[in-house]
Amino acid sequence: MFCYQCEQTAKGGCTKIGVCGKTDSTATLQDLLLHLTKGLAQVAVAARGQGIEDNEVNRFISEAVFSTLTNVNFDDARFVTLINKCVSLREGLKTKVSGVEFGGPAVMAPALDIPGLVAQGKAVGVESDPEPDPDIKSLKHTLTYGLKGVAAYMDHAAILGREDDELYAKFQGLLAATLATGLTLEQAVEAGLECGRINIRAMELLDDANTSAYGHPVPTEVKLGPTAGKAILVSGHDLKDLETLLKQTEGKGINVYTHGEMLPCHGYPELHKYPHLAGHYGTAWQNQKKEFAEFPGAILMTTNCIQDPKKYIDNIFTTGLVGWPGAVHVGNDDFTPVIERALAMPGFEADIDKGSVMTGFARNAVMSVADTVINAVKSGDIRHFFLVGGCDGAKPGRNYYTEFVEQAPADTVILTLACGKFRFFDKQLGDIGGIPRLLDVGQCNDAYSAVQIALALAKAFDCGVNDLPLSLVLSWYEQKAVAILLSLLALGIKNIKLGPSLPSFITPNVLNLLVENYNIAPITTPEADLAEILG
Ligand code: FS2
Ligand code: SF4
Repeated sequence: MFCYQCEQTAKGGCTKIGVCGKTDSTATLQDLLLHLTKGLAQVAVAARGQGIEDNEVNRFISEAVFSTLTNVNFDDARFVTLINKCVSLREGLKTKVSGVEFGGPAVMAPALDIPGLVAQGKAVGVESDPEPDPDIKSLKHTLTYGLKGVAAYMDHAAILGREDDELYAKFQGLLAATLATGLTLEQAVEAGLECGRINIRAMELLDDANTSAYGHPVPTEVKLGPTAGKAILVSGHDLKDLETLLKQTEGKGINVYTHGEMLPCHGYPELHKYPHLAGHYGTAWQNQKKEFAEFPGAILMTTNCIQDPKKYIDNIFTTGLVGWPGAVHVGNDDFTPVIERALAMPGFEADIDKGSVMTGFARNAVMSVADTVINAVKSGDIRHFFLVGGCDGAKPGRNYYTEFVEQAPADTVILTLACGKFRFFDKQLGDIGGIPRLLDVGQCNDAYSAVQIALALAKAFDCGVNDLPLSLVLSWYEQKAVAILLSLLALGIKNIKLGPSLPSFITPNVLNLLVENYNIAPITTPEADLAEILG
């Protein structure tokens, strides 16, 4: 195996087993699925050229690509099913296309067993890319990883009924383009920026899907301590799964808790209305082995990030695209096994007061107090905004973000999103004239909301986003962060500070290009970065 798609990759790439726990066979089956899905995208592009749009193919391509995102699916058997479905959809679609000669992954026949599929996967992995120029290869891999992020957003939006054929067309065109060789540097850069642009559309669709189904988030206090009684913990990112579970647990005497990236769900009126949505438990994904082992109820993983659950394998359930071998997968929206497990477990013995946090400061909530914010900036009460957001992770160096927030002066406001917030989410930072200094915009999936807030501020101040008293201090881990970074670049946003380490798939020349055109810089120390930004 060779995988270097995430921030915690081993030095030079994961080659024997992933730091994430991904085995050689899973990584290789993922490579094969991705390769075959690129072939399916080629056929879908050709079909579209002849006026044929196949929604089952469109949905499948998003699901297959999302399945290969870090910490989503570790189950070889599920990848075999996906590989066979990919080929079956491809062959079905081909029968409707006339006069096109396909090759490569568009004609490849899958082997009949896992060893055979793994052998095929070895021949089409990351290192097999025939691209001779390391910088073009770097940009192509950046594009591939960015597309994994876009696929995640498209899939979440589609689950709530929001799809866009034009977006599918652009996505599949870019996915097929990752097979091309001979791209110029300019073409490879442009493909990356186009990925950023289509990601904005995907995030917009998802924002519309979430807010149409559950209302615009409103500032909401969320209890951190448990309530006595039976319990289910929901992790991942999927709002619909949470709603379905809340409906199915109504009147059953079970309290439902959010974990990790599900925290912002409390801000949505149509989810908050359930009285048994009892609070939030735990912190970011990398702490789950300890937190889940101590949870006295059932656990439902709706999306990334899942870690090896063997210590509590009987208590954890996966749904949607998530998989772990040996964990029960609920694939039909009937969470009865989860509910039965929760009822059989002891639950929490007593109420425990652990305080509370605020969430729900998404674009509508922030814009509803735009006048107050603008006046506070004009009067000098607010000197600067920081967006300190992105993924959390296990590698050392991420304390930077905690210290950055702690050291940010009292006349600055911190906007945050994604699971990186758990480094500081419960800090009492006070307020500036009634505006809380710490504003949780939402999940990584809500980056669109943060972008809209920045664009609205720029409009209000009649300047560009780069001229605002706003600095982006981002942490990355997986491929949704790659997609978001490409979106920010496509919007022309400069001076981003990125950490805790830079992507392994970025070559020195590509990094230089980013520095020259966008002034991206790696994080240094909170003291130095704050002094530079505010100086
Ligand atoms: Fe966090 Fe993990 Fe949200 Fe990423 S829960 S790092 O894949 O999606 O941010
Ligand atoms: Fe390694 Fe990350 Fe790939 Fe897992 S996803 S194998 S940790 S690079």
